[in-house]
Amino acid sequence: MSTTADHEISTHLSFCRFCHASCPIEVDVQEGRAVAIRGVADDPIFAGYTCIKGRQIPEQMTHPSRLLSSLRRRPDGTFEEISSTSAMDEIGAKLRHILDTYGPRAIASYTGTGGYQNSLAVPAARAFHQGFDSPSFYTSVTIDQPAKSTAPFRVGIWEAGYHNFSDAEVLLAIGYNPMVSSFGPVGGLQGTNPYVVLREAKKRGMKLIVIDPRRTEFASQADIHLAPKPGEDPTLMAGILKVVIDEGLFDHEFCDQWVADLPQLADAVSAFTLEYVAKRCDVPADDIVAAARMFASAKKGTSGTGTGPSMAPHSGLTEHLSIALNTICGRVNREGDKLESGYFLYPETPRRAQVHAARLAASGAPSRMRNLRGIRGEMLTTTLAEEILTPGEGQVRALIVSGGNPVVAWPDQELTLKAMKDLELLVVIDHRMSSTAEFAHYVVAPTLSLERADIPHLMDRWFRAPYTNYTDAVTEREGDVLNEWEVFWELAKRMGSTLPFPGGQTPMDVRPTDDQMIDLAYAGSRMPMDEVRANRRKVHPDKTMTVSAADPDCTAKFTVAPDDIVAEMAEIVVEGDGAAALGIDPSLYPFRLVSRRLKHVLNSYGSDLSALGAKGSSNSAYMNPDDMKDHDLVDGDLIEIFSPRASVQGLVESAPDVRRGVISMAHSWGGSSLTDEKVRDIGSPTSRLVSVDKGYDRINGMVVQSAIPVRIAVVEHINR
Ligand SMILES: Nc1nc2c(c(=O)[nH]1)N[C@H]1C(S)=C(S)[C@@H](COP(=O)(O)OP(=O)(O)OC[C@H]3O[C@@H](n4cnc5c(=O)[nH]c(N)nc54)[C@H](O)[C@@H]3O)O[C@H]1N2
Ligand SMILES: Nc1nc2c(c(=O)[nH]1)N[C@H]1C(S)=C(S)[C@@H](COP(=O)(O)OP(=O)(O)OC[C@H]3O[C@@H](n4cnc5c(=O)[nH]c(N)nc54)[C@H](O)[C@@H]3O)O[C@H]1N2
Ligand code: SF4
Ligand SMILES: [Mo]
Repeated sequence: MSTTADHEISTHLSFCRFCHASCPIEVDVQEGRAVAIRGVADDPIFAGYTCIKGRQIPEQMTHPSRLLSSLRRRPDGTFEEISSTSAMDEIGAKLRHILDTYGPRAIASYTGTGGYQNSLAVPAARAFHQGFDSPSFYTSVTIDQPAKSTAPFRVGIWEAGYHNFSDAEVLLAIGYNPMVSSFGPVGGLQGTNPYVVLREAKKRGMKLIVIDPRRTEFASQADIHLAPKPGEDPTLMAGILKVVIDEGLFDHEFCDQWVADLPQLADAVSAFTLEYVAKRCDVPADDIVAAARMFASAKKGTSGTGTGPSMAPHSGLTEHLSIALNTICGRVNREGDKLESGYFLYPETPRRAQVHAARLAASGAPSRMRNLRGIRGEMLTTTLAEEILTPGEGQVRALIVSGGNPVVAWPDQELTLKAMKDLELLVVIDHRMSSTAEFAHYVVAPTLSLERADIPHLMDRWFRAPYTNYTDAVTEREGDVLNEWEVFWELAKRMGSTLPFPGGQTPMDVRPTDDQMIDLAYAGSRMPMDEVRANRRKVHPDKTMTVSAADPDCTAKFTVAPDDIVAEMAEIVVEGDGAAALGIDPSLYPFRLVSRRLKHVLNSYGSDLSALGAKGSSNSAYMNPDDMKDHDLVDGDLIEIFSPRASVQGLVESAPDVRRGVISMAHSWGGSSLTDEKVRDIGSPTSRLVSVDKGYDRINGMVVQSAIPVRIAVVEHINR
């Protein structure tokens, strides 16, 4: 914290937590407040990179719409300010009552992206539930890319991981766009200075193949861009695998040693002839062959997915086939290879050049819906609205939303609204009145990033170097606000419960500091937290992990064609079209609505801020100009977009980068009205079009939030 005279500006090192990318920043602080933010030019991996969102943090911290005090709903539906102490007293007493009346499962929490960017919010929520033995811990992971948490366990985990990005000769990117999202799967291009890093990778000869129905900022840099019909990724991947297998381009020696069932995979993809795949995906056959050869003839580099295919029909299958392609091409780190990321913040695990024996996929607590189970210690957000609305043993009665916005983000908006209204207690921790906060009994005002100590807990396994960073709080707290973990600590204390962490029980007598909590939550990490704190923005070449030899007794192998995967591949052939996975006749719903991200917002958040709002306060429905011509549409026209479940209105905007038959639209816009009368000002939420009980993944419950079959009708032509 500043030691200079109050009016003077002092500069502090921190990192941005607007999104997960954790770009290092210099913060100018005056009178305890941030006044300017810059990238850090000499950072070894970011080299000064920031984006427009991060640079708005000073305005975010002091914006008039920021809640500086918690709020309590009055009986008439309006809100009044309440001190954080009274809010915790009242909420704690209500939770204790709900716990005593209905049992631990009745108290749920949901951490969204606003909590995910806080290195203590997720661990604290998890510990809170463990403290009274409640399974009802939910996060946005299970409406994002949950197949990444389940598919690898079924193929088999290679302890040393798949190839690094740094020396990849080829990258196959299925439905992600790091230029805008700063996101890439492990081994893919990350948001750490993505433009420069991609340019350098291409200079050293890396080939890029992008599969995306839109010619995105990333796709336009690709050597091969395949723009399939959305939702046909499993077919396309099966087609690519067939070319690789038929032409013998896989790693024979590796498969002989490590893959149990290559012949079964060859058999399962045999139906996916080039002609069939090209026609069904509407991609030139030559391009499919060229992509397969380009990928498989390289020595290093991986295939990986983003949110596009992870939200489309058969998302688990697409993830599986992407991993299977990496596996049969032997794209794993071998004995003596170096791991690119440092994996410093979590306990060290063995990194041998072998398959790990354990096979856990969905082994969590049983859900009451659709025979599903929790995955990796959390329950499925795709079921939470029904867990709230369905009476009986285990019904959820209280929900704490930690930095999330269910009303516009969860699948099926109408169902979600019903659930929010049905709760006996809804607590929303958010610094603004979000569409979800409108329904809360209490809105708890949180600290914002610069007021907290943090470590880059999400990027740790994505940094393309063994890099560490840490930030302390660099500004003073505005108002009567609590860090997320403090909310859970205060509530646990009042409920007579505990917060167990890897480092032991949290002291419940005196409230600890952020740093003490980081020590507890990240105890046993590969790099001790004191060392992390002493090493900001540092690459540690001396701590690079080197892959060790396989255990000579290791008998575990990859299974690239388990029975249910083979059965699902046969099913997609029978279906003939992605829409049929949802039980929909594709001829009645000829368009596919795909999700995308926008540079100037993070999901539902950002357009309050002046520079971000100036970039647009609504989510256009981007369409190919030829489709618009066919429907007599021009920019600014209003259409109604119908799925079998519901409809949303969309403001049409022409986009030649979107393939025909596709509407590309960002999610989590609009408000809580189901009729979109303010669509021109605030947009509309595509999540309203989503069904939770059609076409869901049988293991992780993921629903279809992209490649949604839709039809359109004109609502209003603007004056022309
Ligand atoms: N149809 C469709 N649906 C989707 C998606 C899609 O592509 N298509 N994407 C899915 C994905 S990937 C995700 S991750 C989810 C997003 O789902 P959510 O995470 O539930 O939604 P967000 O809009 O990111 O909500 C973040 C909230 O955190 C608040 N916030 C920001 N900073 C802070 C902070 O420091 N502290 C606290 N307490 N709050 C803060 C913001 O004001 C905002 O209200 O939506 C999913 N839903
Ligand atoms: N600026 C910004 N950054 C963000 C976010 C944001 O809202 N704004 N959100 C953050 C969040 S929560 C997440 S999870 C990450 C996500 O990061 P990404 O996965 O990179 O998200 P997108 O940029 O939406 O890229 C998804 C791509 O998939 C394509 N796509 C859609 N449907 C299909 C399909 O069926 N098949 C194929 N092959 N492609 C398809 C879309 O056209 C789009 O280009 O981004 C994070 N970063
Ligand atoms: S990319 Fe993400 S972390 Fe980096 S400046 Fe932008 S919002 Fe912040
Ligand atoms: Mo996400």
